[in-house]
Amino acid sequence: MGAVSTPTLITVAPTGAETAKSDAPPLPVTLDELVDTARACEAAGAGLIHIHIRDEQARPTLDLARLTDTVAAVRDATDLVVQLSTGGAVTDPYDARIRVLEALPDSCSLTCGTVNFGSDVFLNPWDFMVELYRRTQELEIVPEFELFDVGHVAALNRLLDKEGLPYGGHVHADLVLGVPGGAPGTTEAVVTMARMLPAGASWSATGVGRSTLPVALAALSAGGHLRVGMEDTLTFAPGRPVHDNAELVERAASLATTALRPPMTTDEARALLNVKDRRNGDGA
Ligand code: KMH
Ligand code: ZN
Repeated sequence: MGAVSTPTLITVAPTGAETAKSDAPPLPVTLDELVDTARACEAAGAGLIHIHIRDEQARPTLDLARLTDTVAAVRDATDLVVQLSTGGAVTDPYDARIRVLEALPDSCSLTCGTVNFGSDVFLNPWDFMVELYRRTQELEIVPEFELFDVGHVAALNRLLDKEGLPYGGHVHADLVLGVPGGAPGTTEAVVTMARMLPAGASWSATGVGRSTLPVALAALSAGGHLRVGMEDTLTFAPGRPVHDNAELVERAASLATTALRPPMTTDEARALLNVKDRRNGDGA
């Protein structure tokens, strides 16, 4: 399941597609807010940023020009591994989700199956997964496999069997637990899913809502990495809204340091995931 003495990759997922700015004012929705957040989270110990963007009205968008500008701006301002979401919002069509890759991020999310998402459905049928995966291989983008349920781990193994290794040769997954409709945010779910991953894979875990701390503690003790951020968690403690993303990264860094697995540097994160270095030039 992974060494328990390795440094911890802290991923921050600062925005997501589900929360309205009016419901969570510290949510970063403009490019300036996102860049400020990225800088603060890097300083607090993050190694990777998982990005969803918003339009002028703060609605989720997959506009390619905006995504391209975002990748350039975050790359300019930080050394974080830049990951774009291909999940988008539950309403986004498949072609727009695949087109996200043309913004040439270092990494992208790739969800390994359909899951109920509250009263919505987050659709990821097999043929779409395969098409998206092949495009990551062509464009030399490292996928992070998002696993919301046990069956998604089986689908990931099937994908690797049929389509080969990802760009960079290393498999990295993220267990997204506690979504209403997916696997619960429990130690048991963390351990069950981590055990099913292919040998040599690395993984992070995030627990949505109040499962954030149980999942983080389970992941640290089982050799996993951490994902935190306002995409997944809006309440720091009962009755206390999150002030900003950086405080969630600070808390994750503190837990990781207590576990003698301090935060990974951005260079270590790049080496772990084996991302293509696109920091100089046009990103190609
Ligand atoms: N917003 C969810 C429907 C991802 O980023 O790839 C999908 C999601 C997963 O957030
Ligand atoms: Zn996401």
